[in-house]
Amino acid sequence: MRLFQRPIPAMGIAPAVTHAINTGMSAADTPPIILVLNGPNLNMLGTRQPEIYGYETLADIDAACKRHGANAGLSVEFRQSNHEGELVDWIQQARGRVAGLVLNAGAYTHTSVAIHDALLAVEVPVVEVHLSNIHQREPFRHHSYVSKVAKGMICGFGSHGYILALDALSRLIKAPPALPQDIEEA
Ligand code: DHK
Repeated sequence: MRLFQRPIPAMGIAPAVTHAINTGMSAADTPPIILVLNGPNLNMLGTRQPEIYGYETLADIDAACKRHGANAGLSVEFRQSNHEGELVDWIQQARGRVAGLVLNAGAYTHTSVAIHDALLAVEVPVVEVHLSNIHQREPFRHHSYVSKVAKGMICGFGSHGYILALDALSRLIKAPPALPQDIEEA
């Protein structure tokens, strides 16, 4: 049963609690959903410049994320698109539905104001991931529109970055950092 007609905003409330209220289920019996989104060309992992992106396929990373998520009590949804608008649609649909977002926006990381704006609009904690260390690569990869709105960014650890991102979100969801006004002066 739904407690509210409209999704409540996530600000100041643990995402797992918001998710539980919005879905009408108790936080105890629904694993929080983590949406893992992948942008353009990541469907070619395994064959695309393996010296940079590794030999694992996106299906391998999907399976590893779902396995790791299940062990951590998270339900992982894993998607990829080569289309900016489709990624924006998926980000918008995450509002009030998912507890966290792992995003490797591929080349859109460096170009997409639309993805930046969608991330701002949904108020879902985001961890940005890149397989490669973008700061050791061409200058055009050094700027990220995602970093500006992400909780944090992981790059340079290959596919393990996705696992690190799930762990970071899991910790955030289960024990959100105290708000500054909750911390008493000593
Ligand atoms: C993936 C891409 O497709 C590039 O466009 C980014 C990122 C880096 C990665 O390392 O995962 O520049």
